[in-house]
Amino acid sequence: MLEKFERYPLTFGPTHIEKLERLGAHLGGKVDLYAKREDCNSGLAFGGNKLRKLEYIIPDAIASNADTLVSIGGVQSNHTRMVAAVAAKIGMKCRLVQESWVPHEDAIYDRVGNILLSRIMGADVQMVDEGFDIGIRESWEQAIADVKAKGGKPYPIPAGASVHKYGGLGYVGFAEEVRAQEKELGFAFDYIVVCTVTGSTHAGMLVGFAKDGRERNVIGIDASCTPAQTKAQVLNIAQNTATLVELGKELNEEDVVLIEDYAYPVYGVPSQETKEAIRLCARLEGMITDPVYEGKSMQGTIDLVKKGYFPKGSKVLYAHLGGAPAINGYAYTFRNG
Ligand code: 5PA
Repeated sequence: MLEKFERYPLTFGPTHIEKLERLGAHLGGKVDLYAKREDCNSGLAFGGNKLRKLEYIIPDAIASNADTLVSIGGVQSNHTRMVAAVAAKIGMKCRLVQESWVPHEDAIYDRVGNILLSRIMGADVQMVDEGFDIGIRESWEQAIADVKAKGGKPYPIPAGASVHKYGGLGYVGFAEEVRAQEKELGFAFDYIVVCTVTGSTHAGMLVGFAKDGRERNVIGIDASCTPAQTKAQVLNIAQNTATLVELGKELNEEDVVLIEDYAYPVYGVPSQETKEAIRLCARLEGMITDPVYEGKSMQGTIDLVKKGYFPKGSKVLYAHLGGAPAINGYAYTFRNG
């Protein structure tokens, strides 16, 4: 579906699919649980889902003759860390706006994890005291204007690389990759679970899996805590991406399955149940999920299995999208494990 688009390789290649044998057994063996390890997809600053998206955006950045990638996220944004890594790798400058999206309790929150890595990689990091919003932000527009005013040539990459014309393509590629891996495995997945915030990961998967009629088998777990906005953004990106790749099929609101039950109390703050899910997965599988994103989708996966949401015998693929570096910002939460 992506043959006509230019791709700048930033990842190692197809990501590993592993069976979560012990977690599945712990949950009663009702379904077969697997994880696709997008968190181990690259040698660039610990990798993660943004690299798949950026592979289809970077050719446009290079063609535009830009010299500075400009992006935005929360203080512990994984996305901005990935943009900083890519800028270093391709020899561009990087300007990052880090907004106060999370009410946090750790004194070291703005010194460790993702933001620490972005600073080490040479990004120009600007802290802005604005709350969570996945939309287009004034602070980001100002940063773009500021780069220009200082004689630079900015290339704007929105939050999560989502509302970018090519933002959905990377995860169309994910679906195609899964299809190829299913041939080797000898079975197809019944459900794909994905953590959803700015929306292009979920949207790309929708388009990619729509090709074989599985769009409603992509189960988004909201971690934004602003699900109406997130759902609308997923649909919008999916429709634009479907047109781009000439899917030949309409996607509508009913195709966006977004479960809202696990994002509480608010974006970036783990509930007691999210923390339990992080510990359970870590203790049974040695697989690290973070308190902002993957811990919430892991909590959702565990709860949905327990509740019997997936019919008995289903093969469920949990997309592990990365994000572990942020856990350093939650040292107080996990001070006793
Ligand atoms: C992020 C996003 P989408 O934003 O494409 O919906 O992806 C959600 C998601 N898992 C899931 C991890 C580890 C993520 O980092 N992160 C954002 C960031 O700034 O890091 C875009 C919000």
